[in-house]
Amino acid sequence: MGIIIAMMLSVAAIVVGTGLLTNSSVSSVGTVADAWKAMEVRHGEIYRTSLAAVKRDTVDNDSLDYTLKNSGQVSLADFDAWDLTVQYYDASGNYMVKWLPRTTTGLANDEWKITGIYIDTASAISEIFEPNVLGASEEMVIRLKLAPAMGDGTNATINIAAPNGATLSETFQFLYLPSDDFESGGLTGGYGWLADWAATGNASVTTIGTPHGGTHHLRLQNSSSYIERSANLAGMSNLRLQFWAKVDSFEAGDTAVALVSSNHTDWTTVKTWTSADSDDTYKFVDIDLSSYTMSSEFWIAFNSGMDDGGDKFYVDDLVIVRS
Ligand SMILES: [Ca+2]
Ligand SMILES: [Ca+2]
Ligand SMILES: [Ca+2]
Repeated sequence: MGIIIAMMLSVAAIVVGTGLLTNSSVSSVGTVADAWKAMEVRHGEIYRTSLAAVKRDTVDNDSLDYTLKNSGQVSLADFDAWDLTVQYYDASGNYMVKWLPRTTTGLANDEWKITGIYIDTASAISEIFEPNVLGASEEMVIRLKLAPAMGDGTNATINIAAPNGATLSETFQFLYLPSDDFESGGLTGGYGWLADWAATGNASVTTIGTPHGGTHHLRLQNSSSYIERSANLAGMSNLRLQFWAKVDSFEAGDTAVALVSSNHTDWTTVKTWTSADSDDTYKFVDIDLSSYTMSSEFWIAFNSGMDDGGDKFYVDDLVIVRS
């Protein structure tokens, strides 16, 4: 409505201006006519141009990938002239309003950049026609980074305006992707979880046994030591569970497993460690979660099947990331 009112006022101004210029030079009249024509073109573009929100993906605790679509009929470019503002709350509940400049190089705090233009982001088909132009029905992924970071579970509003008048405004909930480096020293650390780790048996965070990172890691010993944690991953896609794991003093028959579940009822074993892995050396584990239902309460767990306290299974630097 604001745009329409502004346009009507502009029309009124030009009509008045045209009247005043009746006796002026032909070139002045021509200039007004050109301005009028330019405005008509712009007017048409506003109505044939629109932006639509597609999805948003947390990259890490301070960065977000925002996917939008050119749902109009006019190609969009001139990205330096786009306006992007964000309203959000930080982890302390402070309300922030920021206009972010665009960068084409590295992404610093309080900046945004274009990470790709696609015919279809879901199938990762890159644009073919007019490179670096957001053509009709093409999708664009922009990454923005904020300092201070958005608070987990808070509502944020993103406003995007292209120079020809196309705008997009969306309010969404910002959710961290889960991570834990166990440096809290207990079962309550990390980001992006619905609750703390829940452990039974001999599962604990310890400094013993040389962690992969920092000074603490998770250790399971004996049989039936079990630890689980859940996160809200609803609507997210192409996620991977990544962590470092180490096996020490497993003999034949000793096992440890990693499990995932979309509902806390049906569990899938996604990785098993045996005595063949028992070299007391941290190894990177990368599990593709794309075949599992990303639910509002997605679970991961570790379970031990060793037979004494000298058999140790360690986990450190655990994250869920986007592919
Ligand atoms: Ca650690
Ligand atoms: Ca042993
Ligand atoms: Ca054993």
